[in-house]
Amino acid sequence: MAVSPDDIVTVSDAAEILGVSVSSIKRWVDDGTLPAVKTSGGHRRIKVSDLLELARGGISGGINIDFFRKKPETSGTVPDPALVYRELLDHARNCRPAEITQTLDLARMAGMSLQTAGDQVIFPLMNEVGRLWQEGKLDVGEEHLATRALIDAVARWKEAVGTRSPSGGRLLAVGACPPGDYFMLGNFLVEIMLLERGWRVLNLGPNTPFDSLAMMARDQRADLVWLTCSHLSDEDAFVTSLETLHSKLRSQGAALFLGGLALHGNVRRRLTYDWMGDTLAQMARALDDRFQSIAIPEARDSSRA
Ligand code: B12
Repeated sequence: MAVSPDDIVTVSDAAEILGVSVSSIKRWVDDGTLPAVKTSGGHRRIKVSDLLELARGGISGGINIDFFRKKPETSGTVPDPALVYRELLDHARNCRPAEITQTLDLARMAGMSLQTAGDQVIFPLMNEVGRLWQEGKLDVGEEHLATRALIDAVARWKEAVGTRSPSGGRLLAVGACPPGDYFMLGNFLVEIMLLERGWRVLNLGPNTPFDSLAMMARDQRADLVWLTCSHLSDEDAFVTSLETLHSKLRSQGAALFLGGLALHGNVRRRLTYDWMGDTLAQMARALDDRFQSIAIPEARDSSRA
């Protein structure tokens, strides 16, 4: 896959791209001429778009096009999800929300797919954060900061996908969390996974009445409705209203996909739906099976849950 302006590179690759010395790059970073981020190990990382910008400004001698020809991938290999998880957990435990966002930004720019980040990094991380909170090892304020920092990073992920997904995709998905459910992350991740796969998405988000969801799906002619369920405030009411929602959607020709932490145990057997799963990777496969999904994510990462 070609190097894109959103990719990040090391100092030595940056030097090669601009045809200058490594020390010039370091100097430009240090005096603010060239924007860069630092990894937790203190290494400078530079966005390709910033290098292109600098070259356009005439500071360097231009762009070394051979770099892009001979290196189909940027220098960084796709980061290991387990390492990213450990780094994020360390930031969460030590109350460093800005670093949480930055670490996830770096993982995205280095080619990690949204599915991997969601299923193999963010989900286990928040699971562990919840466990530490339950054991009194993390304050609820720290849990909230970690959640907010992840939401910021996921919002940036959405921005990045927006610039590369085909506009006006054919299929439309409408998503939400059930009434009384105020969780944000899982629902947001599904939205971006769908955008990455070329879907158009209307995400109504937390605490959405099923009547509004059905109406939106009908008026917008949705192909798919998904629900992320993390908290069921009234299990019986949920089961009954889900049945009504499913029958409305069926008559409108939209499929109902379910997922989320709350759909475990006995409640699972009482639900009506077209498909249910636990992970983004499973959902991606179900989308492929049912809709022959179109666009393939740009990320270089191919690990699957
Ligand atoms: C952060 C958090 C909160 C935050 C939420 C902040 C926010 N705005 O999002 C706050 C503090 C508000 C909160 C509140 C509560 N929480 Co809470 N919370 C958590 C915590 C720590 C992390 C949740 C999270 O964000 N996970 C990360 C996301 C990415 O995971 P996810 O949503 O499950 O999504 C993944 C998959 O499910 C899948 N997926 C998501 N959607 C879909 C859709 C489809 C179709 C498919 C196939 C897959 C899929 O993809 C994602 C990536 O793998 C969990 C602990 C844990 N074990 O997870 C408890 C947890 C979810 N909370 C719990 C509880 C009990 C509560 C409260 C009821 C507590 C209370 N007594 O008030 C309230 C309920 C609030 C409400 N009415 O909504 C319980 C839920 C138990 C259950 N449902 O069975 C948990 C599990 C903690 C526990 N062990 O008891 N919580």
